[in-house]
Amino acid sequence: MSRANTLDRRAVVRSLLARRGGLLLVTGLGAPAWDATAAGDSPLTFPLWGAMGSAAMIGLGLALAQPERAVLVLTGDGEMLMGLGSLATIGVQRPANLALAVLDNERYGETGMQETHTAHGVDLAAIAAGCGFAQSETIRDMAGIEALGARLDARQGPLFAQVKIAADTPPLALPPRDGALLKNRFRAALLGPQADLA
Ligand SMILES: Cc1ncc(C[n+]2csc(CCOP(=O)(O)OP(=O)(O)O)c2C)c(N)n1
Ligand SMILES: [Mg+2]
Repeated sequence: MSRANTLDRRAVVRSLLARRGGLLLVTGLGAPAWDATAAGDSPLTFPLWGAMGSAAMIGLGLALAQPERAVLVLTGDGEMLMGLGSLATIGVQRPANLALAVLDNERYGETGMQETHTAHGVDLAAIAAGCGFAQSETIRDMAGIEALGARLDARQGPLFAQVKIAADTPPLALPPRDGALLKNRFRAALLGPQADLA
């Protein structure tokens, strides 16, 4: 059975984004997006709102299109489990500028805290390592989070972190929900005012 996980998800995300600079952030649906918003909304954050299972693939496309920029995908264990095959594709493409951080509460939090496979021993970090990620680890304390935050900009990935967090439900902090607005502000912030907003 799983050990007691004590990391606070809001503190984890606040720490990871404290010095985000020009980091491009893709968030999976639900709570990871609320965590990122609670840490401070940014035009360089692209919350998916839905599309469960696709966060890692959106991050991969972004990383390949913008090889000079660090890209972080922040998502949940349930979301990651739904798109597990994407780890194999990332392992083959090996973009050095892509990092994945999975907030693993061992639950489908948003839909009522049903246990996911990680509550029963499925080791996402081992899967990522087996897929060929350059770095893969399980993090259980804030020292590990701070070390991860310091490496986000190093572009020595692809990097995978399975972050074992407590199964808490902090207050909602919703990002904008208009998809066109999210896309246009992301493109303008990334590509400059000359970006074609059509
Ligand atoms: C294709 C699809 N299936 C199911 C859902 C319903 N759903 C929304 S969030 C969620 C759970 C997400 O769990 P996780 O990624 O672990 O995030 P947590 O809330 O636990 O942080 C589910 C099942 C959905 N939105 N889309
Ligand atoms: Mg979860």
